[in-house]
Amino acid sequence: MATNRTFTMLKPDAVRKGYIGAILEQITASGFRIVAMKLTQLTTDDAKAFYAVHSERPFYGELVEYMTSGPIVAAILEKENAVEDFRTLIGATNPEEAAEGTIRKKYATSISENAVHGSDSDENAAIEGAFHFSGREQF
Ligand code: RTP
Ligand code: MG
Repeated sequence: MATNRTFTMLKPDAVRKGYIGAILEQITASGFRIVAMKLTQLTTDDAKAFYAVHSERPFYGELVEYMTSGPIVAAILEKENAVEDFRTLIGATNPEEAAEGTIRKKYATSISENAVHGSDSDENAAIEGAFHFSGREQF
């Protein structure tokens, strides 16, 4: 399996609760290399665009409000099989269904406020990474 990249956000609930350090520790201890990272805050237009795929879902308004409610950590991560392995590391969308030891099991509040984002495909990882970082900001 080739080395490749995924994109993550530590979401506003995780940042508010002081979990940045613990979550980044688990990510790097699991073999991911941080190749871009920043603390930032999404505008409403950013969040609407980022989650446009969910625009028809009943939770869209709540999702946009939550994702803009405070700072996030945006990062690009590199590892063999990065997208799939990172989705395994974060666990199911709903923390009640997430496997023991996963980031969402340990740090998420609810299905809505679920601590972390992980890209769902190589194509989306590239789009989402480029949304936040220029080429000069990726190492
Ligand atoms: P993400 O994109 O953030 O990594 O999460 P995911 O793939 O596991 O889940 P997805 O279906 O893409 O949903 C995106 C985010 O929307 C919120 N959500 N709320 N209230 C609800 O039923 C509900 N369902 C999804 C979560 O914040 C989820 O991560
Ligand atoms: Mg998703």
